[in-house]
Amino acid sequence: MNEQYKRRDFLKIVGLGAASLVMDSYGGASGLAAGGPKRPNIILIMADDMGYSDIGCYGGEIHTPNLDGLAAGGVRFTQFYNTARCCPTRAALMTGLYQHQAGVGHMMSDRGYDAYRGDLNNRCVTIAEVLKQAGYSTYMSGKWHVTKHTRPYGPKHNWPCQRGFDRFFGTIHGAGSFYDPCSLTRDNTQIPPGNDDFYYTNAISDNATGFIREHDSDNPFFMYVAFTAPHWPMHALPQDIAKYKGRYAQGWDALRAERHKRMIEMGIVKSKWEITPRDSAVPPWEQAEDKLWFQRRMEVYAAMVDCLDQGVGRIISALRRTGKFENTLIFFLADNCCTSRNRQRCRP
Ligand SMILES: [Ca+2]
Repeated sequence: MNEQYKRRDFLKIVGLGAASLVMDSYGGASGLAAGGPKRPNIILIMADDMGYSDIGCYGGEIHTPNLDGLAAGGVRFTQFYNTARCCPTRAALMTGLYQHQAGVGHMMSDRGYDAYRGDLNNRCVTIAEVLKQAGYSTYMSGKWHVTKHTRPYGPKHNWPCQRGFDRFFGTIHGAGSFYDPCSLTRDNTQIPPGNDDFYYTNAISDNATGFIREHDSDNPFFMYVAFTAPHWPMHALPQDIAKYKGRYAQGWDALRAERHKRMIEMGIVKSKWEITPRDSAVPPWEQAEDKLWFQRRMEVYAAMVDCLDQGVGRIISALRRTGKFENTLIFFLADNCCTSRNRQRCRP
């Protein structure tokens, strides 16, 4: 960190990075010792299956003013590694270990090897367990997905409240409806959505802001906000979809060129780096069939990311209203890029 870089700015970090950076900055025994400098709150926000150039501060056309605002006063990381799937990225993020060391080398099935149990093992600690021992309150809102035990009355030893979190709202399982999510849980009890207006992205945001409002301790808090947007299924709210009507009519070739140009202008990529070739499995836009279908899919995808950003805005507002914003480290990342899966399309 150079001299002109103020600590206050550092605390507004937004970027694509790893939890180990958070721990490196604040996890040392001296940094957490009582009587030292006031320890920051830490909020780790994650998107699910989102390409990094989708958001505005990385060149995307999707309206993400809240993330963009954080990035403007913080740091945008341009080199980042994840494990390209939900579970192993989350296992590594939560434990600071390689995912195989944590027992989640792939997804949630037990493949007969300790590195592939589909369940966090008992030879690792989560960031919540560590920070809790250091006096942090620990909250989680969103998707867990590091245990194969998702049933309401099954083993819960690897649910969030048994792995370091004081309070939890979210899903144990990895994907499902945004209107009636599979394995929706509060603390250790699976619950129904509760009302007809339920939309999971907003529920994650609302519970995160609730945790901030209700945190009345002098101790700092750590909060993990794991959105499921824009993971399939493509579910978004009509008013958010409406913002993007017609935005993708030019197709993917024009959109790629448009984003690449902005990324060069923003310094995300170097001008000498030519745009990568189009995926060989994808035709030129002019030759694409079902253009309206593809446009509609992208409109809904954009709306899902837009709603996530609105939630980030509500989290920021809750921090400001409670006077916590200036002493909060906000960290944003995605667990993997947008998926190529095409699950919802019927095949003849
Ligand atoms: Ca994912």
